Amino acid sequence: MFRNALTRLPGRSVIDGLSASPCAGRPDYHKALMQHKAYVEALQNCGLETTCLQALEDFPDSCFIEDVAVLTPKCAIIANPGAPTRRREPEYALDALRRYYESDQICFIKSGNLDGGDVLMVRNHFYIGLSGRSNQAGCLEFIKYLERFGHSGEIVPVTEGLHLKTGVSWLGSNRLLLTKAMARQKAFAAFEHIVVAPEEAAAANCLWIDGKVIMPDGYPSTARALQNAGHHIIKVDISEYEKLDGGLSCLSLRF
Ligand code: CIR
Repeated sequence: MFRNALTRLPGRSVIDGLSASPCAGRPDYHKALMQHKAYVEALQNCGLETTCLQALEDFPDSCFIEDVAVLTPKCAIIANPGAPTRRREPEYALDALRRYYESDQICFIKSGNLDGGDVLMVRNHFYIGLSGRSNQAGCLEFIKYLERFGHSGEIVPVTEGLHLKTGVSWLGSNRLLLTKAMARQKAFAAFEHIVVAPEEAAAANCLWIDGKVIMPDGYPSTARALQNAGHHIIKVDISEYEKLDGGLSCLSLRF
């Protein structure tokens, strides 16, 4: 399904990234770099061709490159991040994206805000989180672009966590890994659910890549549940990114 992944190295400024829970402490830059390397290797072990963009010191959160765009086989929709300090990040990914997409396949969210972390792709259909970062105008403009390219989308309210995908991941076929709050959403009612334990809520953000599941290290009951459901799991330690509310998916764009 995916062939490529785009990542961005964290800069030294990563220690100043946004965090809703500052008591988690600041990330350690060197540890963050090592964890990033292991993360890229995990993507490669899933068969993806990876391109790692250089660090952007002026943008402490720019390693969370998922938020700057949504990539589909047909188009690249460039996001308009909701956090003021992140608003210019998308322009720095454009050159890399132009290597894969023609100009008429690239659209820009302009009338509102949208973060890529609020978009869950399930084949040709997209669930879009209405969150503290993505507003109604951004979501509606996003759906307009999706429909232009033969995709469809629907809005899902995000009642807890930073983004929609903070609380839900697609595991292929008809299966989702999600938090209790997400499991209550009508939009997800027709799926088979694997619900993470409340103390392992951060494990709801995983990456399903052609049959393998990359998951964050340190969540044993979720790991067991995934294995019992027949998934091959690859664990990656992302502790330094978790301090900034980042999950596994945030660190790459897959396409
Ligand atoms: C932020 O608050 O924007 C970053 N510290 C974390 C972004 C995480 N991105 C994601 O979930 N897609």
